[in-house]
Amino acid sequence: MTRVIDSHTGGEPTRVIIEGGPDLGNGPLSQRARLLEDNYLEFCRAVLCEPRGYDGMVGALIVAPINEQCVTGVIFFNTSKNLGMCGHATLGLLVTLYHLGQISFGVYKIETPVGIVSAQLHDSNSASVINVESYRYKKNISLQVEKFGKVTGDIAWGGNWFFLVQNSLISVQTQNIGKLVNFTSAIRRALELQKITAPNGEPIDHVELYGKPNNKKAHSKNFVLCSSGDYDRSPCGTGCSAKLACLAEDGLWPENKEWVQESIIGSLYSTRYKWGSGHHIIPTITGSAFITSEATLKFNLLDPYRNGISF
Ligand code: PYC
Repeated sequence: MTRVIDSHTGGEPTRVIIEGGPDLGNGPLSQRARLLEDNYLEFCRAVLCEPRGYDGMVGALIVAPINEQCVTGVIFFNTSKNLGMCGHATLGLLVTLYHLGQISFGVYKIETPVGIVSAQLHDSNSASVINVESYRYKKNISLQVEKFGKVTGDIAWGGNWFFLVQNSLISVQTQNIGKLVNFTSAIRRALELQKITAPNGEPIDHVELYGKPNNKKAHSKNFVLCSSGDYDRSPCGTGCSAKLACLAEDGLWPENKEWVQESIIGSLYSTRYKWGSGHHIIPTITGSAFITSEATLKFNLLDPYRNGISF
């Protein structure tokens, strides 16, 4: 029996598995995450894919932490692979743990495969996460993108790897979502074909575009293509972290000053950073999350789509 609690953070869904996930042992979280992706991808896809979910959804498997100071360990995944960290899903996880009566308002440490993050639950629906140290790896990388021509951007780490495009050829506005998906997917293919990777050969599997905000409180509006191939409805916590790292490195935004990021659907995160070690920053992302359902997933052997729809 697999029991889940669904929430959304700024429109982006998180499905927390509270019972019935695979037993990954008690090794380091990075090892357990590898095991999940290598041996249980079918389970992950069954939980998140249509007809139960869709590619935009992120799963959060609760696991025992190694570090005893952590309230929980968690492995994030989407319909195609694991995520290192996930900002929106960490906010969703906090609200879910509160809903379950497992935490109250306050500050907690959470262990993820890419490090320990701190998080604060402010009230039943609002929370902050102090993300892993984030940094820009390379500036002004140009690539030839099929049908679009030359595109230039920065490569940065915010808990996942991002290619942040400086000037989007397509205006970052809701009515262009289809075109933005095509453009960013073509950029990701170009990164792959031109073998442009992160320092240890990791794929750069998130692409982020920027434009003028519609909301007067916001400094920018973004569009983020996720590694699942779908786009983030929220302003993307790890994407904001990567963006802040670039702004900080270019001297364009000072430490501790609020940067409000608007998402492609208009939801907002309040963000800020402090300098960490070397050229790394420590970002804080604040947003709101709401529980949408509690469910027991059924995997009927007679159901041809019990493991999700795949083409
Ligand atoms: O909020 O970090 C995030 C995120 C990554 C992918 C989807 N959301």
